[in-house]
Amino acid sequence: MTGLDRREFVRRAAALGLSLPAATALLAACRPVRHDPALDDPGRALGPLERELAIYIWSDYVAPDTIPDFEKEFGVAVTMDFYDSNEEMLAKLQAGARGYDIVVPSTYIVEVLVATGLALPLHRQYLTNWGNLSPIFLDHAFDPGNRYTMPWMWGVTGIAYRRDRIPDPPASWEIFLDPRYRGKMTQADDERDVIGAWLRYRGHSLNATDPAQLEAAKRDAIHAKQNLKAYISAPVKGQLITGDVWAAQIWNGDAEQARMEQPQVGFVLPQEGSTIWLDSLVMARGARHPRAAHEFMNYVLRPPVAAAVSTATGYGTPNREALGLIEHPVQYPSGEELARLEYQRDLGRDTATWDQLWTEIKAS
Ligand code: N2P
Repeated sequence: MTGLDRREFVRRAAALGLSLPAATALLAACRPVRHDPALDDPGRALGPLERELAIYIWSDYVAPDTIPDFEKEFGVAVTMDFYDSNEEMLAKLQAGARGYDIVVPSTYIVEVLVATGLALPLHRQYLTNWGNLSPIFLDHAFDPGNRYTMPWMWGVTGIAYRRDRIPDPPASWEIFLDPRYRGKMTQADDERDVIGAWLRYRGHSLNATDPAQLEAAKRDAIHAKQNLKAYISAPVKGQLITGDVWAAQIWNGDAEQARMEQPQVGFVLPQEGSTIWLDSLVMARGARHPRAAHEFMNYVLRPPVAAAVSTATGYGTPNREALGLIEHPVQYPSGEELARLEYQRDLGRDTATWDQLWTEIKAS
């Protein structure tokens, strides 16, 4: 494997809480890939533009024209695969899936991809539109200096609800404990968001690793589960629109997409606080079209392209120059709101504890 030697890889994988068999499988999966050493060295030139590009991204995360316009202008054929959680994407890469040029992880998953050599450094000389990005979204602890990540979209996790069914905006995560709405509510199919919400509910950090705090979060999650129709993320939009679901833990942009079709859909940020996340474009190990990946990143850094994505998805753009082009731009949270929001960090060895809790919650 290029970049990391075997011993270093296993050390980092263990620090992330991967079992030895999982780390060994991952290592084996990494080995057979043909790998151009220029990809590991951000100073080296990339080859000519390839004719294809493979993107693995969250569902509903581009505007209708984003991809067709890029294909037309650059003569590149784009293939897209979709996921609805970071863990789904990470599991696929860790199982050895190769050939994706771009993946779109949130903060804490960037840390895992970098530590295990699954992220390749960006060749900044090809990202001439980089200066359009707002400094608020650059140089975060999950990737100091943005060596691997180009900020894509940011947002928050909150509660989407039907205003015609739940007259008072649900101010607290407590709504999911309310038996009046049994069977009409959902939480995200996302271990970090579900356990994180119940941690915040009791006043703890959503990056907590304290066993007693996690145990209490598990109890609350299991209690709420009696009232839930399902754990479901982006696909809950359809059910909010039809009225089959009245309250859903979901991300602000997906709630906004539902509201565009059904004006009775509202969205609130619970008083106890929640996740603010930042998703980034990352070049994945095994990328076969590195030049096309960079051209795509530079293309979406154009203000009109970034503005169209933000308008279509309802998510905030980190592109400062795009904000003026958007009719109702998603404003960065106020100081008061920010005080209740946390970015997710990698939990290291405690990831395994969280995974186990999530398994127990789902099986309960
Ligand atoms: C878009 C998914 C939002 C990403 N459908 C949550 N990090």
